[in-house]
Amino acid sequence: MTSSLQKTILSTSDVARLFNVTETTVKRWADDGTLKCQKTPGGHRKFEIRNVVEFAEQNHFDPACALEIPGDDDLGSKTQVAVLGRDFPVLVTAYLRKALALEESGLFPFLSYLYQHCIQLWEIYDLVVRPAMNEIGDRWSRGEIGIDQEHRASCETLEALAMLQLQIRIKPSSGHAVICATLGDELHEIGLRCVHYLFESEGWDSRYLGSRIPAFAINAAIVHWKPDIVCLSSTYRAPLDIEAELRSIVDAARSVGAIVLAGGALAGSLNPEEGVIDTAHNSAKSLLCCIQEFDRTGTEEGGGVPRDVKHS
Ligand code: B12
Repeated sequence: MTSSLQKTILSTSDVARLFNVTETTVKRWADDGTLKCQKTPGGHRKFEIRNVVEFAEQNHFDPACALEIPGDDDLGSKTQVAVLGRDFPVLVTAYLRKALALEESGLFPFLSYLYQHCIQLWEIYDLVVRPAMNEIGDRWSRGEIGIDQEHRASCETLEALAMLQLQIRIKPSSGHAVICATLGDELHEIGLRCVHYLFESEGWDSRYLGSRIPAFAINAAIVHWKPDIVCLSSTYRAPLDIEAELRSIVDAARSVGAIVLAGGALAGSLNPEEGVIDTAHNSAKSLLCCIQEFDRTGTEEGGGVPRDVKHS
């Protein structure tokens, strides 16, 4: 049996339950085109999660009821209540338990379940994955979990985020491009993946270069792709260690008129007013505001500097 935690397609009764309406109402939405659906060869309506989320956003509907999680697992019923009440600390605990589980982790179905219930991508990143991974880091530094568990949780997280990305709604192309990379020998890439996926969801052409890529290769990509924004993430290195590298990337970005946006620990230690980077953000939420502002006006959030002036 497929549980709600494993569903990628919802049935008429799931959607009815989610919004607390009758199945007849859902069929009407589907038949008049308000809610996109596919029909099976047997004539049953099936709803992709991204279409249900888009429908909810456009009509300002919040889920009224959580889909069932079969089994009498205590975590399951707590998750159901938490997902409706947007009780993020409980969702973080559930994520942690799954990330550190000995058996198959089930992180993707969990994230998908949150998304089905209209928890936004930035909330999943900032309010669930990030605090759960911070807690894993703290447990590792206190010697409470092993390196193997930390590594496995990281791998499972990367995989779950990638699978979730296949399910989410991607906005129509914005016509803008971004390059995402980490600096130095930085291995921490989960934050950068979130950044890359968020850009994609907003309709950007995002080139993900990943971690431990030398500066000259980042610069070559910048010159080749001519992005609007270059996103750099650094989690554990002191910016001083990477200053020369950072400056060369900034120069390459300037040469094609791109804005340089830094995040992760870099955001706390580099001051955009010093002029090396253009802007710094340390959360998916503030990045989202920045992307939307850029799409609206062609400038980064708060900067208010027109691109053609800035890069002339
Ligand atoms: C997972 C992890 C690893 C994994 C990384 C796997 C991978 N593929 O990414 C592995 C096991 C490889 C690892 C290695 C190491 N790690 Co480590 N790691 C972590 C851990 C537990 C989680 C980081 C994470 O993924 N968080 C989840 C993401 C979603 O959160 P985030 O990175 O903060 O990103 C969010 C925002 O910051 C923002 N953001 C991030 N980047 C950007 C960029 C832009 C442009 C924007 C707009 C926003 C943005 O958006 C994200 C969404 O919310 C942290 C714990 C912690 N407190 O951070 C330790 C931690 C960062 N690691 C630490 C250490 C010490 C190390 C090692 C040096 C250990 C060692 N002795 O080998 C090595 C370094 C290796 C290297 N060369 O980089 C320390 C760093 C201490 C410090 N300040 O220097 C921490 C804090 C653990 C601890 N409590 O001590 N680590």
